[in-house]
Amino acid sequence: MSYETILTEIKGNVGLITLNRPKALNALNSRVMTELVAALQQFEADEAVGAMVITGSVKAFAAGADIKEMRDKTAVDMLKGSFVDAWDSIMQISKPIIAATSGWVLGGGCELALLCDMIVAGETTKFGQPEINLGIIPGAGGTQRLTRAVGKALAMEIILNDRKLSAKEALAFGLVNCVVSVEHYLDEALALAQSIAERAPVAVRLGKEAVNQAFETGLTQGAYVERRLFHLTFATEDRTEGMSAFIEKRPAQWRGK
Ligand code: DAK
Repeated sequence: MSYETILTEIKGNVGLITLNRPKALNALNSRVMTELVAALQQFEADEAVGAMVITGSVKAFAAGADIKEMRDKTAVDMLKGSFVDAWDSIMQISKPIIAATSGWVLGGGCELALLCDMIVAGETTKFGQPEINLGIIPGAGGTQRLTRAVGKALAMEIILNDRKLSAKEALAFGLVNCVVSVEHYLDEALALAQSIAERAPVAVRLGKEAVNQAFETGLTQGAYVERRLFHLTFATEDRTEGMSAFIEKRPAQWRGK
């Protein structure tokens, strides 16, 4: 499939998506969101792909939703828009998604990064939710995911007063997995994705689902879901193979079954 606003490529077992509207600092218009979801779903369906990486340019991962596209929208347009469906579709992807960020990660761009399972940040990354400057608030989960990640006090400052977060600060708050030089952040993200892609695919999928439950439920219910997903791993051939390989002192051969 060919796209206008993104580039896609498979590297090893990793599906790489590069947001490609450099003149607009990768502002997320409807076309970008539609193409991004299509590419993620394509990689989701491809058995050779075990994990995905979303990146942008060195100057900007994404400077937010496209303000020029949004300016003339009504409340009803926003309510009905397929724009919202796109964000929901990203949450349905079962394979791990890593954001490789650099430069501006703002508004919807920050929400997109937060929607990913992990973030590898280039050292110039600046996270922010500057919607307040436009007379709006975050609308794609920013108030919820950011608050869970950095706590109420800092989230309030970021959302109410356009406080930017440096890559180092983001690391200190556990928002990102690591901070890497601008030359190496994409390679680092790809290496992390490849390493995960080489592991037992069903267990990776169930592990992602279980961790995400921590944000959806209380501890007792979350632990219950984890237990059930754990039980499910015992129905896989990979579980038998993994344990046999350990005992026989050889590398496991994962089949995703
Ligand atoms: N939208 C459209 N164009 C943008 C843009 C954006 N968000 N950000 C940058 N651009 C464009 C600029 O207009 C400029 O285009 P030309 O004027 O050259 O045609 C070009 O990119 C370069 O930008 P600058 O000249 O401004 O570059 P600077 O280096 O001087 O400044 C900057 C970089 C990132 C600080 C600045 O561009 C900036 O402040 N950008 C706006 C950031 C922003 O406010 N972002 C939040 C947007 S609101 C929802 C889902 C998502 C959302 C809401 C709802 N639902 C599911 C319901 C999300 C909302 C948002 O993200």
